[in-house]
Amino acid sequence: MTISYEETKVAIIGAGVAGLTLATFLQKSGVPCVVLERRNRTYVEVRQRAGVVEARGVEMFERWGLADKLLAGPVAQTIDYRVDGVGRIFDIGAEGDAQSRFCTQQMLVNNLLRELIDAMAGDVRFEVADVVITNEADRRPSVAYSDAGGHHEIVCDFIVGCDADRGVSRASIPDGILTRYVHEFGYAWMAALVEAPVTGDPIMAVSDHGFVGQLPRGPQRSRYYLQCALTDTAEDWPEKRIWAEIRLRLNDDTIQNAVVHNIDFVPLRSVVYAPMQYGNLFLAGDAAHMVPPASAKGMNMALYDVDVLAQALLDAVRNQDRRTLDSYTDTCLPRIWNYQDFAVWMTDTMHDAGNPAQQGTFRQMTARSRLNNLFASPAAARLHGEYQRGTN
Ligand code: RFL
Repeated sequence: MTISYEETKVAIIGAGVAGLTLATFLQKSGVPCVVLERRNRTYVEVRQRAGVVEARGVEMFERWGLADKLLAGPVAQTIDYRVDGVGRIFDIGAEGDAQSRFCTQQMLVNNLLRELIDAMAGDVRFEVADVVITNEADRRPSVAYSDAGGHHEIVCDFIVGCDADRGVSRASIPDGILTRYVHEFGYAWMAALVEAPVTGDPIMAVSDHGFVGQLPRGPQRSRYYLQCALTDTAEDWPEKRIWAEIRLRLNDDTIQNAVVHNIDFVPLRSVVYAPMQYGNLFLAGDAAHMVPPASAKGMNMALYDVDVLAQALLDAVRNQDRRTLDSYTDTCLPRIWNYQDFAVWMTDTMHDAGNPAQQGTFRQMTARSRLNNLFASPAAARLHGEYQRGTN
């Protein structure tokens, strides 16, 4: 078997939002790097993903000189919090000039691919298989993989695992090094992509029948999220039931059925792995932590990790100074736990406030009181706005 050998500074596994953002920052700074992705480019481009870049992320892209190339124009950020069909609009607001910009994860990934590969001639290798990481104290790290052209090995100084929860990077760390902290919420979301746009503000709604959210996915489509049982499957959710439940949970009989393109089921779960590094391997994004989608923070937390990591890698490569790299976990974890706490707050509030079978009527009423506070207390509104903008 012939193996081709080559060298780079940083090998990145995974061309999702974390891997592509990190590679773009490194490439722009002149640090050689290679991204290895198991899917093909078209798959990565069309993969439907949620998320809006929060104000902190906008500030980050501005700092790296990439905001205008990667993000669309600023938009007003609002959430229509509804209780039993009665809505109130929460204005996320803006601090200074940093506003969230309407840029879905899918748009950001497409813009990153264009900027990194087409504009900067970055090295992203698609359709790789059998990625094997070697990360031992007595030799330089390396990543072996195969593709249609044969077997390859890249010797490097650092490896970054951006290959999410089921990737190979975290799995390559020996047993006993990482601690997994997990919280299961005990219910799931049924996510339905439908041919019906959001006509007003994005909606997060509770009623005695449970949670429903409606978030924009382009000019013609939106995605509805409906709380459901962990055991539910597509058979439990025929189109007729989807629309009946949406009308019930939004308390709005005027909503018309529309085409449902696809449905998915997402168990609601929070996970943190620590430390986020081992030797010369560093984990970022969903490979290191996950939050339930009710918080809308997963992509934004991934962006924070790679912001810290890119700077640390620059220090290590340019100045042979490993201090920021060595303290990567310690720098990231306090913020990760802070946003895990926000994700628990959002998830508990939006589900406990709904169906009283969830946690009982007492918890339903206290959760509704928390929601009311967002409109009654300027202090509560300010804190919530900070979390939504990602600035605290
Ligand atoms: P990604 O985006 O999953 O990318 C990982 C990449 O690694 C590749 N890969 C491999 N490549 C080579 N070899 C292997 N062995 C590999 N194994 C995997 C994969 O093909 C892929 O290309 O992870 P990354 O970059 O860490 O980014 C994380 C975000 O994608 C995630 O946190 C967000 O999508 C979470 N999320 C949301 N985040 C927000 O900030 N705001 C939101 O509103 C929001 N809504 C959501 C969400 C996630 C959801 N799901 C999918 C649970 C809504 C939902 C329903």
